[in-house]
Amino acid sequence: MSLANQFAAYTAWRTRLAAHVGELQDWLGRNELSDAQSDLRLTQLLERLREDRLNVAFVAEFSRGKSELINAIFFAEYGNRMLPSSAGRTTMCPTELMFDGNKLPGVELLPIQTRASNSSVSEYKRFADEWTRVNLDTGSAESMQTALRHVSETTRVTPEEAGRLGFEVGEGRIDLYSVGDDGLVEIPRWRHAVINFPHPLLKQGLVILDTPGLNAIGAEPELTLSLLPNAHAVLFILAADTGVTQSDMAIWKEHICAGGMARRGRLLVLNKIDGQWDELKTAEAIDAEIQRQVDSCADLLDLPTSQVFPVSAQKGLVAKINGDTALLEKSRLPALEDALSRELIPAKRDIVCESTESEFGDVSQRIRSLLDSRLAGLREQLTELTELRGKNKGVVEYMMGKVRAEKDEFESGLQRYYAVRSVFSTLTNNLFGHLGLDVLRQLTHETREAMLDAAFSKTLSDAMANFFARSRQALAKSNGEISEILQMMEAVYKKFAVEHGLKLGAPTTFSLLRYEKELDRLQAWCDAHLNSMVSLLTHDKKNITQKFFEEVAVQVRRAFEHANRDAEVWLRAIMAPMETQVREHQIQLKRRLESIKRIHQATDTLEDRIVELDGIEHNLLGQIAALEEIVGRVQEMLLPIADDKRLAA
Ligand SMILES: Nc1nc2c(ncn2[C@@H]2O[C@H](COP(=O)(O)OP(=O)(O)OP(=O)(O)O)[C@@H](O)[C@H]2O)c(=O)[nH]1
Ligand SMILES: [Mg+2]
Repeated sequence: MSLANQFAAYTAWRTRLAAHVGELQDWLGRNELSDAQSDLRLTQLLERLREDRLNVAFVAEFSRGKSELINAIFFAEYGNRMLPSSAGRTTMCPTELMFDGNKLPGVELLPIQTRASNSSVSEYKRFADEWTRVNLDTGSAESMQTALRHVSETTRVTPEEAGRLGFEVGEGRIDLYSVGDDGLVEIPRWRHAVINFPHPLLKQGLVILDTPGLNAIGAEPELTLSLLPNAHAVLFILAADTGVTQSDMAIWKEHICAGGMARRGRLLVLNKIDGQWDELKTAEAIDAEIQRQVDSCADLLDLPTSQVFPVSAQKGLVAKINGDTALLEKSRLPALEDALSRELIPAKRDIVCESTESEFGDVSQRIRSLLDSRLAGLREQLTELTELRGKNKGVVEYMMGKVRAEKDEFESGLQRYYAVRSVFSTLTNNLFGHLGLDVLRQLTHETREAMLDAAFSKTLSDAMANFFARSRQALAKSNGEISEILQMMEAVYKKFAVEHGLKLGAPTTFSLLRYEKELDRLQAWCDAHLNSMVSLLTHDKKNITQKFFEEVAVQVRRAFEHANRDAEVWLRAIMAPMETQVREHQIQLKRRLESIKRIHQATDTLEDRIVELDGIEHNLLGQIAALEEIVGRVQEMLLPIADDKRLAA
């Protein structure tokens, strides 16, 4: 299946999944089973399913053919080369291709001067007025090409200015940024470009990231710290005519391998194999030569040859435009597209399944246990009443006393519930005392002071190390609070289950491990990049401090923000079932007492009441069956692909 077809199948799957999740939400509303929390969680899940994005990044040294490959894979049907691709350095700034229906098609460009400020590109994305906008006329390929050509623009600035913007200006000819005859240095005009383009795949949530070569990747740590590690697929491109150069190796090691090539969705492309096409050679000889190159790349990069894809992006593009199937086959582009969809879509599907499973599972489980406990209460009441058949008034009185005693007992048991709630809120406060953003803010402030005051490079390194140590400590302390909360809730759940027959199961567990891992990753980056700058003294203190806060501290903060959000969701998730069950149990006891009272006072006959309860039981069973059906439909969609196919067969 082609990438476009696979993608369409995936989008259809996601849409159906969202429809089934929506079904639960509607059904809960219609049956008055919805509560604010479940409703909110389902709404958020639906939003996420709708906005679901799939990121593919193209990374390589300059001129390996990244832009040409993007043109060939995604834009051939426009009948021309959409992204500029030419010899020498072409794409000067990281370029994202995506579609946001709330905006008109266009190219948004962030001026390079913004690098001097303290903010990352994602920060700037919140301020539209900082970007220069060029509209895209999607009706004309020519005017689109003109608009897209902006990503190649450069500007000339003084060496001081270039240095201030983070470009390393050298003297020699081989230096990337060197002073020209006019005393100025040529640097990219833009820092980042976002192309909003209504391409069918982009409309479905695909985001393509085209990057410039090594020096530019390194200069935007955001790329290496978040965009590349978070991409669902990364294609690393080599060119057959240049082989594996030192700077290819550097990019590979630093930006691709570091995240773990073993991860899903990492592909190696050997481009420009058309260089080997030679009329004087047999097809076998050419294939053998290409295979030899593939083997040598695989060997150098320590990968199985099956992960290396030899292609000719240029011939693939030409073949697609001219509808030349023989040439397309020869370009070997289809094999790469196959592999890309095989890697990309299942990886993304897994992520969607995981988050749906946990959110949807939690909500539906909660409703299920609510219905179960209603049913249990009802059945208890029914048994009680059935046993009263043919009994005299004295027995009814006795029963009434029994239920009243049970109700009183439960109500005094509620004291414990209120006590638990108060301990819970104290523990919650303790948790946020460690995890909360105030602590991090204070730590950031102190670290900044320490770094700016640092007289020696060692002090500078120490301040950064201390920042991580204390962030980690905050997480460790939070983990301590989390396990205390969990222990308490476990005990309380058990007590309520044993003493009052509440169906609570075991409380959901929670851990901050993934955020600890995130800190490890950020510190490793810091050690590899900033600490080497410190020891080599290549940058001044202020510059390093700025980089640290702009790039690293921002990411740590983001991790803490996420951790806080997760913790809040978890706290609600472990308290909510108790609240619902306690409330429900209280209502049931009241109803039971009420119904015996009425029989005692002869306002209701026993038989009428039993018939009425039978009716309610029937409805409840109907609700449980309906819920099971909706849940079953969602679960079926979350089955691993292979099972899914089996089902369809
Ligand atoms: N022969 C041949 N040339 C190719 C192929 N793919 C790209 N090229 C040429 O290689 C040059 C660089 O291609 P680009 O697409 O601009 O490469 P890039 O990796 O995007 O380079 P930057 O944007 O500068 O980082 C262009 O002249 C392309 O025409 C290919 O498959 N075969
Ligand atoms: Mg390019």
